[in-house]
Amino acid sequence: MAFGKLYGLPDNGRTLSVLVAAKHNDLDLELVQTQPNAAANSSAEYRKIQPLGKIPAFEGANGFTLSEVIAIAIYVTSQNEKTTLLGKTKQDYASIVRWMSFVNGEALPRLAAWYRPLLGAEPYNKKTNEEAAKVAVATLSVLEQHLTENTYLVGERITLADLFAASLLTRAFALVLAKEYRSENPAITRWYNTIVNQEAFKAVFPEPKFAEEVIKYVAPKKEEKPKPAAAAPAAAAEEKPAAEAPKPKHALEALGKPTLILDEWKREYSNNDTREVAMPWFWQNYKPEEYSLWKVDYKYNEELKLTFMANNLIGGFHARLEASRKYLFGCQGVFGANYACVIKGVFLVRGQESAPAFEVGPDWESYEFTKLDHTSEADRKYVEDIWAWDTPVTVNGESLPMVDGHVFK
Ligand SMILES: N[C@@H](CCC(=O)N[C@@H](CS)C(=O)NCC(=O)O)C(=O)O
Repeated sequence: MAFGKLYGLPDNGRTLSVLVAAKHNDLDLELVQTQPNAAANSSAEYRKIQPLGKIPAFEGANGFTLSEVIAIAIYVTSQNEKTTLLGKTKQDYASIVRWMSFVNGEALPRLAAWYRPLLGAEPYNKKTNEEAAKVAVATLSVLEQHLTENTYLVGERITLADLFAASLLTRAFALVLAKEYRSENPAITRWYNTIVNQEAFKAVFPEPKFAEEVIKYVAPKKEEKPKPAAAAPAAAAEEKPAAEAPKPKHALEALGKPTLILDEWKREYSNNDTREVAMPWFWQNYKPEEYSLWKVDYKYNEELKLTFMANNLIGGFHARLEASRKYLFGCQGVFGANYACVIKGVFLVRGQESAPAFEVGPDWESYEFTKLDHTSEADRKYVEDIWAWDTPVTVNGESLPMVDGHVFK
């Protein structure tokens, strides 16, 4: 039986630090995949363990719970009475906590202030970001200096401080501590390489990434403004019938009122268990002559990096579909892991074509639309799996778990 549950994500540095410490001491932890999104982790049960809804959080098999990564990492490590990771002396132990605190409270927030805006996770301003980069590098210089004079952070052998600090720096090395930084900072680079190559580290995080260049900020595509209509030649203007019928506001308005009211389905979906109640209701009430079902998959999955960025992309796509809210319902999810994820989804669409509903979103052409057949058992299962958010997708023979997603309703 596992020693306890760890709530977090395997490629989240703070979560990783606990997994590596547990692995080093042969302690079995069950990872419960939990997004680093305080707003989403709002259940009373989770808040009892992590009052701010953040990750990681720990729940022991014996009922003991703990938040705050430093405390969790020390608690997990100290389960092995003979562990060497906590040092030999009281001074060693205090120094280990010192470096853990430094990386968690000083270095990581400054690094995140550098790379999160570049990822689009926070507002980007070129000047502010250049300043953030300088501050982050200056903070890391404390480590560079220390590691120029010492092989490890504390004492002559690897301790929890090393495993912990390297874990928290994985994202920075993958995104911003690029080749140039690494050649100018040989001590921290040498140390990081040593730590990520430790057996316990490799077992949990086999492929640490090293950025060639600092990732570049890519401004989100702006919605194209409608071009001002060219002044119609007088003759053409005169040819226009005097009282032209007003154009329907949305192309799909012309289809009239359906008997299956989309809002009714949206309420069923929102208020009931998807598999037990909502889906049976849906198939009973589905009107194939009024609606169609579509697979909506992102075309450029190989360009996706972090899963939360992919999820932001879905959020943006859905926001831009606002004008078609009356005609659409669907779920899209991110499946896989950082640097290996795909966006897939299923939509219910008014009418038999996908374009009239989706072309209101300027980025709709980044998605591939494939009509599903509601009479096919496989297609019905696919709709249910995607809308129930509980089943991995298979891509090139590989099963990719769902990480996050958005419901458009
Ligand atoms: N003080 C906490 C900080 C934990 C933390 O900030 N976790 C991040 C992920 S690394 C998170 O969950 N962020 C979500 C949010 O702030 O909404 C600790 O040291 O464990």
